[in-house]
Amino acid sequence: MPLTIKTRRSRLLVTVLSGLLPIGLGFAILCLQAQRALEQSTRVTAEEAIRQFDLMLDNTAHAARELLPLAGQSCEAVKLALREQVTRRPFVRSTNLVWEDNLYCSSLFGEHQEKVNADDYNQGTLWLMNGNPVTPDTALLVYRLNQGKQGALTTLDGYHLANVLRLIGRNTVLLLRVGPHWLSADGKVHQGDSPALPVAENQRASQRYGYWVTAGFPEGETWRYMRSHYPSLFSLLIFFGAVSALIAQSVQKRTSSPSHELQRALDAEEFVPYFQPVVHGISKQWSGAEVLMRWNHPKEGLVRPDLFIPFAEHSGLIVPMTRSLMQQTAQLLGPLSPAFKEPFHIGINITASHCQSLALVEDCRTFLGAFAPGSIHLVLELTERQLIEPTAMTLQLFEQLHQLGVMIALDDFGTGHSSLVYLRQFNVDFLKIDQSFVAMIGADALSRHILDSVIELSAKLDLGIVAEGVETTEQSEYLSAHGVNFLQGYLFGRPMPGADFIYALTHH
Ligand code: G
Ligand code: G
Ligand code: MN
Repeated sequence: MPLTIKTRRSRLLVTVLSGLLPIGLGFAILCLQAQRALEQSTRVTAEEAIRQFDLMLDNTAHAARELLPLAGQSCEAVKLALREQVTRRPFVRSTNLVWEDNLYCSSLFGEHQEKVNADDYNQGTLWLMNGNPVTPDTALLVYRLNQGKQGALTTLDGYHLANVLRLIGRNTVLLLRVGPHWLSADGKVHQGDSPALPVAENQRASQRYGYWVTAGFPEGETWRYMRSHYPSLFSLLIFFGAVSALIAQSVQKRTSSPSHELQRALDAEEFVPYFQPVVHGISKQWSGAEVLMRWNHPKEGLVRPDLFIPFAEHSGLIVPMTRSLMQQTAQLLGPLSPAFKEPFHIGINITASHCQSLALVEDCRTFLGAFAPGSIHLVLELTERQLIEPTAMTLQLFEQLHQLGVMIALDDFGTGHSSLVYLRQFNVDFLKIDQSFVAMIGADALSRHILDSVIELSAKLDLGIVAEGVETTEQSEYLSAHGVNFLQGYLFGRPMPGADFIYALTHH
């Protein structure tokens, strides 16, 4: 069926996609937004951690700077100075003096002997160690200041560092790394690779001391963030999706409606005239043609009018469609008309809705203007199955049509129920006997009797008769013998395209 080309499946697909598109797009935007928020959070966290660690290390650096000149003096002489720094400087846990890589004096033990290995210190200044003999398994950050044989070591308790990692990090995973060692928020020192933080990882080094911090989130954090922050936006997205799907549904319904499809076909000039010859009852000469509409559909091929005329009538498009058919017919046959010896009958099928305005008169006037004067008889075929109401308007219309010389044929005669009054009111010129009656020829006597009565009636009313659907010579001979003026049917010619018709007409 040409008028339901779009399948339900493809329509459903478009609807679903239209619904999913805003949801998918919105989801992607929220995803990006969440990622950006998380990146911002890890950046701020890392920056803040660096600020705090730098502040703490400033105290150890100060203490070391003050004590360095004392290195070399006897422990007994500097012991108090070492302890004073521990007391006065926040975060400083112990202070130590070194001479020639030998730790010889400590705020904790006083006189002491311990080898100092410069390689333990990252960039020679910082060493993150997992405890010492005094507090094993407790992180300790050692700051080393060196000058010639003199050296000062000040230490910072890992407790403070882990506290910063915990407090600043909160929702973020935050790590402190010094050389090959790293400290986690639980206060443990590890060696080697730190865990991967695939979401919004931010690594930054201190500008002043030899350490760096890493902030980030484990896998799945983006989704967790979105779920906790955007629940109302999710509902909104689903709402937009539903609205978009509904709009797509209704737009599709409209664009795939029969009238939309017919309008498209009309604009694309897909409605073309076919011509079926009408021959003279006695001479069998081609004396006219009925114009029959065909839809040259790009996918469905040639479509018969019964399949689309009802839609065209319903939508009102039948009027411009018929007008287009008349224009094409005039263009094709108009140039031949000076050669017509007798007025050529051109039958055009008209629906009742076309008779609702006087525009039809103008259409006919334009049509006739394309032909040599007097070279044709324009016959409007009105089907008996769909009678026109006799109103002031329609009576005036037919009056004007007759003045133009346009003739009226009652199509499919015998299948409807027009009264004699009707025939006279509209000044009908021809009756087109429906093919079902013609098919009765050769059948039983009763059927033939009905046909004979129709022919007789039209003769009495002084109407011309056209017999439709003549397929056999028997029918043809019977009808001419009974005085039927014109014959139409496959016996003489099938409906054919304009070019074929013109070729046949000019070579007859
Ligand atoms: O040619 P045939 O199969 O083709 O025509 C089928 C029906 O369509 C017939 O009843 C004929 O009257 C109708 N028809 C054909 N062309 C037109 C037209 O241009 N306008 C109208 N209203 N009916 C047409
Ligand atoms: O309703 P109307 O008379 O306008 O339509 C004519 C219809 O009859 C068209 O569909 C046309 O194709 C068809 N037709 C024309 N000649 C014959 C014929 O000899 N036999 C049959 N069966 N149909 C015909
Ligand atoms: Mn017809």
